[in-house]
Amino acid sequence: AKGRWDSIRGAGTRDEHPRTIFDEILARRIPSDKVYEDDLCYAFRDINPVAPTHILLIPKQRDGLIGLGAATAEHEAILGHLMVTAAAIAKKEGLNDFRLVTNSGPGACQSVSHLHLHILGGRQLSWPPG
Ligand code: D5M
Repeated sequence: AKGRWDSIRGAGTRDEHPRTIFDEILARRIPSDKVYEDDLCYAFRDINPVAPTHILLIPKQRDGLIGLGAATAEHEAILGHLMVTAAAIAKKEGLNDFRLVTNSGPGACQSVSHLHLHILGGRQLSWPPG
C-alpha cells in the first residue's frame, strides 16, 4: 500500500477519506497525553476514559483503515503490529488483565474514522459490553 497514496495527502492520512482529529494529534496541532510511539503507530490516553487505564492506539498512516471493517489483506502487517504493541503497552502499564476493543461503524459507537484500538484496564471489566 505504501506509495499508492503518497501524492494525495500529507502525514497521518494519505488516503482519499476526510481527515480526522487523530491527524491533528499526530501532527501535534492539538495536544495528547502520549504513552508510546514508534515509526508505525502512536498511543495516547483517551480524553474520555471509561476505565482507570484507557489508551488509544492508532496507525500513523491510516492508509484506508477508517475502521476495522475496511481492513484488507494489505493491512495484515500493520494490524499485527498494533496487536503486538497493544500487548506490550498493557504490560508496561502494569495491566495483567485488559481488554482490547475496536468499534467499527456507527452501530458499534465508532466516532472517529481512523482505526483505533482501545486498551482498557485497571478495574474489573464486565461482559457482555454494552
Ligand atoms: O473512540 C473514539 C475515542 O476517541 C473516544 O473514546 C474519545 C476519544 N477522543 C476523541 N478526541 C480525543 C482527543 N482529542 N484526545 C484523546 N482522545 C480523544 P470510538 O471508538 O470512535 O468511539
